[in-house]
Amino acid sequence: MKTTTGKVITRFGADVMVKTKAGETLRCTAKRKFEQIACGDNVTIEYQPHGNARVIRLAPRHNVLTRPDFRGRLRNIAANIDQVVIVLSWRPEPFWGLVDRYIIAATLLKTNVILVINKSDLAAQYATEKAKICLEEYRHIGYNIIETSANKNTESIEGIESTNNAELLTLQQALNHHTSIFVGQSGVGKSSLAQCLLSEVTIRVGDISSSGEGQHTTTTSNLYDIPSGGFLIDSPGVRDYKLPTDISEQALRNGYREFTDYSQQCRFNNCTHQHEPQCAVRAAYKADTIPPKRYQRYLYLLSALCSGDI
Ligand SMILES: Nc1nc2c(ncn2[C@@H]2O[C@H](COP(=O)(O)OP(=O)(O)OP(=O)(O)O)[C@@H](O)[C@H]2O)c(=O)[nH]1
Ligand SMILES: [Mg+2]
Ligand SMILES: [Zn+2]
Repeated sequence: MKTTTGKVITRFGADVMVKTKAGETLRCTAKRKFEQIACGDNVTIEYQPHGNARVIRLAPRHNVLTRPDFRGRLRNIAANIDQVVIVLSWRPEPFWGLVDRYIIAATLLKTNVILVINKSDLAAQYATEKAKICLEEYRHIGYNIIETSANKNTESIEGIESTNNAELLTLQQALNHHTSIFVGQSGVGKSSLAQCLLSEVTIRVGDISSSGEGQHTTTTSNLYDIPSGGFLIDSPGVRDYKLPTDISEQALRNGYREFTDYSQQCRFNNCTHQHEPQCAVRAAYKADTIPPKRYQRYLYLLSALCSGDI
């Protein structure tokens, strides 16, 4: 039977949508052993004389972003990504613990991280001083932060260029030739931004409630081609993002890049930077040379890890 290769662009229960290397989009059936296939996976499919083609092989992945479901079982969100774009907004207000956990997960996956703060048109009305300070901490430690508004511009990439929307152009350039995933709270505008950047598709966006919460409009991850090269995955928004409970303390610390220069000077090389004597990270915190809010959240996460609810 004829076979071909392709990339999984989305899942519907047991079925997956595959874009073949020839460019056709096919609904394919995946057997139970391929239950964990995710958006972004590369697969081989076999055409059938009747009905849907079948997935017959899953290519090795270089990484996969997971999330525990409500029972604590790990679910794959997307595979083979090289950039995690954490999308935040001024309304709903950012949840910084979630940002830190996504950074820890992305560091484990060895991907680049970008922070997008969307709804800049609402900043004057909703941005609190505390939120601005928290965001500055990430800038201070070297994260690329792009401020956008998806509201002003629902045109295509050509449209963005012609209106000279510098923010969206910056984001577009950062996405080119990468496989990026938009992650973050529901209602921050992930799908709206994806729609601004991708002219040839129509992406559903939802309202936020009167309290500012998102409505979980996007229900499965979807992978889109970027016209100038690369892929963008729009993922369903979350209320919270938990890390796998078996994550190591070291993996947790690796998500705090601002510790690196100091941790080499700690007296103990397995220092947890909590209460050990001669801890250079804690000294840096006391001297205000590492961002205090991030450090406090690190301590909180470390205790959460010890109690198994991270
Ligand atoms: N004012 C303003 N509203 C925006 C902006 N971007 C998105 N919105 C609105 O925010 C709401 C939620 O947008 P979505 O794009 O559906 O958000 P999402 O992050 O994809 O949400 P989920 O799919 O639930 O995760 C919609 O009403 C959008 O019109 C923006 O830059 N400014
Ligand atoms: Mg969405
Ligand atoms: Zn230390």
